[in-house]
Amino acid sequence: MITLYHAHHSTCSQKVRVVLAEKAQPFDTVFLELGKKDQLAPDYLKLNPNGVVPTLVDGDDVILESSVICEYLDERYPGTSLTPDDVVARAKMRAWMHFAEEVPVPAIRVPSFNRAFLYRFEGLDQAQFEAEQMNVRKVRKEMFQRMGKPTGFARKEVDIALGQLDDTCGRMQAALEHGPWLMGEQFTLADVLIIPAIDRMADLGLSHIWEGNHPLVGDWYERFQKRPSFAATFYKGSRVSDFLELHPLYVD
Ligand SMILES: N[C@@H](CCC(=O)N[C@@H](CS)C(=O)NCC(=O)O)C(=O)O
Repeated sequence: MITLYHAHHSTCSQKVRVVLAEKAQPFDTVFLELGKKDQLAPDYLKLNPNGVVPTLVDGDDVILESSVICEYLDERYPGTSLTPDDVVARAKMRAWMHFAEEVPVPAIRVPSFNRAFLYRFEGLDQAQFEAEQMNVRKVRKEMFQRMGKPTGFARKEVDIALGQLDDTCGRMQAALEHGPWLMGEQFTLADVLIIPAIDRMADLGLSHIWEGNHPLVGDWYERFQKRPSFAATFYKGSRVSDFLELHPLYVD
């Protein structure tokens, strides 16, 4: 049996939930509370030394990294394939997957923290922020260093992130001219890896980024919302605005 260690609102977990739903693959679930630092608990670090979610345990095997988990599930389990048969198309899909990891996934963390997650640092002074939040991270230390302080990312960082999200939507718009999906006719892991960032943009009130110049992204998002895997992934309580008060984007 598969066990997924994940968090309701974690964008990286959401990718994996989409794949499991697309494959109609049952799984056991262990939820972690990231605000309480469950992901840094010693027992969890034995499973995932990166101190992040998701982690997939399949029998005796532990699989890390959300995009790797998505490919693993698609290869390992039956059901609709989310990977093109053609080797060139497969390479192009993987380029989308890398792009998602390089650009929109890190970019969306910046407005997510400023608008929603700063409550985690409430009452912390600079020294506590560094000792209890920044320095305890495993793979996320660099992001906390860029934030630098418990009051959130500076305007310059927010603007860089918004520019990256706009670029992402531009790239998607160009691909979707040959849609309906990013790779054309077939719904693939390229779509799966991008959806959490797009849904989070909507959640944080950033959909204007595609509404003006990249309308095909809005059409793609609507199309995605009609898939049963969307409802299985983005259920009530999995969006930050479901359980957190949203704050202004800019903190300075
Ligand atoms: N590259 C990793 C990144 C995972 C990741 O950053 N997960 C976030 C949630 S989306 C997390 O666990 N954050 C907890 C923390 O930063 O301490 C993956 O794709 O699995």
